[in-house]
Amino acid sequence: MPHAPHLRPKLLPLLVSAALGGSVLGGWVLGWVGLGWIGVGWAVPGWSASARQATPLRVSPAQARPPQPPALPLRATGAWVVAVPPGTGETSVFGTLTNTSARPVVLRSATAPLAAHAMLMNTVTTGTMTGMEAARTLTVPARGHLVLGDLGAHIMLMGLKRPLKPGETISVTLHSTDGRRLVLSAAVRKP
Ligand SMILES: [Cu+2]
Repeated sequence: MPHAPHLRPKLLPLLVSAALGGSVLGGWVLGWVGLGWIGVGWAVPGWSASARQATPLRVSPAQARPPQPPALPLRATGAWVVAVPPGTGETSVFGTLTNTSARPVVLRSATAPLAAHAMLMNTVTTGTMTGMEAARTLTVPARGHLVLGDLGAHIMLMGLKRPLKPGETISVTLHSTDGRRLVLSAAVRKP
C-alpha cells in the first residue's frame, strides 16, 4: 500500500514538535502533522507499530487488504458448471464437498462474481413430479460429504453477466452460517 510509507517522514516532525513544546513553530509542525494524520494516517492498520519500530515498515498488498473471513474446512472435488446456451441466464454448479473437520458445516449462501445472485437448492420429488426448491441451508456432515448434483442439492447461478465458455473456470464462493467461506473453482462444461 502506498499509504504507510508516507507516515514515516512525519514521525520525525512529530518528535521535533514535541521537543519544541508550545512554541509557534512547534504548533505549526504539530498542526501539519495532525493534518497529515487526518489525510493519510488514521486508517492505516499497524501505523502505530511503525512508530515504535526503527525498521522500515513494509506493508504487502495482502496485509493492506481488509481481513478475510476464515476459510471453511471443506474440499471441493470435481466442481463443474453446466454450459448453457447463450441467452440463458442461469445455470447449476455440481461437485462434491468434503468436510475435513469433526463438526458439520452449514452453508447458508453462495456468491459468484459472474452471477447477479446464487441460490442453494434442493431437488424435491413429490409423487411423479420432480422439481427444485430453494434451500435455506445445505449441510456438509462432519467428516463426510455433500454431493451437489442435478438430482439432489445443488447451487444455481442466476443473472449470468456474460455467456460462460466451455473449458473456462469460474469462481464460486460458499458462505457458512458462522461467516466462514470456501472459494471454489468450477470448470464450465457441457452436460
Ligand atoms: Cu436449481
